[in-house]
Amino acid sequence: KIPSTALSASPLATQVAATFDQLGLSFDDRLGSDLTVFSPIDGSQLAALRMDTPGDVDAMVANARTAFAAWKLVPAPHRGELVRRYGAQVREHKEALSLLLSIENGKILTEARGEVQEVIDICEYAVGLSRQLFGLTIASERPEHRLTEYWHPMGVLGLISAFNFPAAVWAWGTTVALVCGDSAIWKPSEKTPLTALAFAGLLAKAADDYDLAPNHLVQVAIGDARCGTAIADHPDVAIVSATGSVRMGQDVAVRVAGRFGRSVLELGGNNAAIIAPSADLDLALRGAVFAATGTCGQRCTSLRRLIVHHSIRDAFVQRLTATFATLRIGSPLDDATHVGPLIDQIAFDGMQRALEQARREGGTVHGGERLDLTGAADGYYVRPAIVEMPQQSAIVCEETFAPILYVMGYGTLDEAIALQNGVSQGLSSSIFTNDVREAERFQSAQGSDCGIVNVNIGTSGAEIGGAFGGEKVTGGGRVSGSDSWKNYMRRATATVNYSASLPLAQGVKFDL
Ligand code: UN1
Repeated sequence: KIPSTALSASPLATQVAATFDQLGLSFDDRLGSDLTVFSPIDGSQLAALRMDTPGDVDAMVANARTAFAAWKLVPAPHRGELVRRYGAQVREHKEALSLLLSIENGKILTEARGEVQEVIDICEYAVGLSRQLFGLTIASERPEHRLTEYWHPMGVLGLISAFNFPAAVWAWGTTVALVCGDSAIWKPSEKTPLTALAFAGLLAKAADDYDLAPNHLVQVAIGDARCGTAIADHPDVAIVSATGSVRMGQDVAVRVAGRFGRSVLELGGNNAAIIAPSADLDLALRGAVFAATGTCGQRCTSLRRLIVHHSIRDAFVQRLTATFATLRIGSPLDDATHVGPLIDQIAFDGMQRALEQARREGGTVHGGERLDLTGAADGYYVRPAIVEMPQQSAIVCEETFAPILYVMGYGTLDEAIALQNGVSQGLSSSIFTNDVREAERFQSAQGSDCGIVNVNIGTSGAEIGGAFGGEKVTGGGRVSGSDSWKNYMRRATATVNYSASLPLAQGVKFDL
């Protein structure tokens, strides 16, 4: 058998082909010349693919509508059975999937394994949920009447995801939507289509083997922004879930709102940690370093701003810079590596531009330079940067998707909270303190205005059990656990009169 990527000679391309073989999948039917896929590890070519067009998306939506009509009639626990089988497949192939993810996205293997684990975990969560799609029974104001809320399948889910979590974010939405009775179309990032084809391919195979699953239950659109627009505009896509930049989210939100569709948005973050004088500084240091440099600063939840009490600021920054200097930067496939490459040159250029602007705004930059690694001339490896800022200037208020940590000082907790909340994004936040009053205030209505509020933990690495998302320009959507499943269903409020008379609500009299 000729491996799918025979045309590309790089060792990583060969590994990708071997991984697809191991998964029993192939992307031969996707080969083409529209989209070249590179590994950020060394810039080598992994594959060249054909892209779907907006017309292809229309055809997918039509298929997804048909699939939905059948799937919504399958009892929810039986829908859960499909997700259970899929989760078992992902668990069985965890190592191969992690390797593929690491090769295509560049995150270090332990984080790639963590992401695949998130997929496994959300599958198990969704299976349990398939028996817990509860509605309420509400006390009626009328005698012998009953008010009940039903949750019904909603329709077609269109899911647009980013390169940085190329599997987990899709799985959060899709597995939960599937148990809710929806069908799904996925437009992954053009930077990580192979990971998408692998994860969706295993799901498609599980669906093929499951007699209750209709054809086209889950489809993948490999394409550029035009495919995303086609999904956002299509009147038959009931729910559009989008993760990515604020600019993309704004476009999607307006399009979806214009046709009264439902959107679920998880957009930019500009996450801060407050380091209080009472904090366990060893813990704070470890928490800050992982949150700021994990996934090479390319998580939505990455720590971008550190707000440190004046009394400990200099000492803490010294420890931080010393620790940053010891980070091992290199191939994500090497177990000793802490920080892998940036996704591409565009990300690198954006990082350098941000550092220049920070300097102009009075910042002192430590690190941030490109590292030349043997055998990886076309990989963009950088030393994560710490930037001491005199105040929260314009560049600090922006999300730069790279490992840059801005450090600022504060005097009172009110000041720190004002800085933390003083940006347009509202995804994740944290405080390191051993003062229970500070910790409680930070979580209260006077505290952080973010969707994620952590105490003595960094800003990243949320568990799947909670609702994930944030406020303000982060978009307001919530995905993953808690009651996020309600996004994928529609609510029907039913009133039943089991009396022999017809009392009207609000005591209205209408005698005939
Ligand atoms: C994202 O970066 O879009 O909380 C998702 C975290 C991960 C998910 C991040 N569980 O960092």
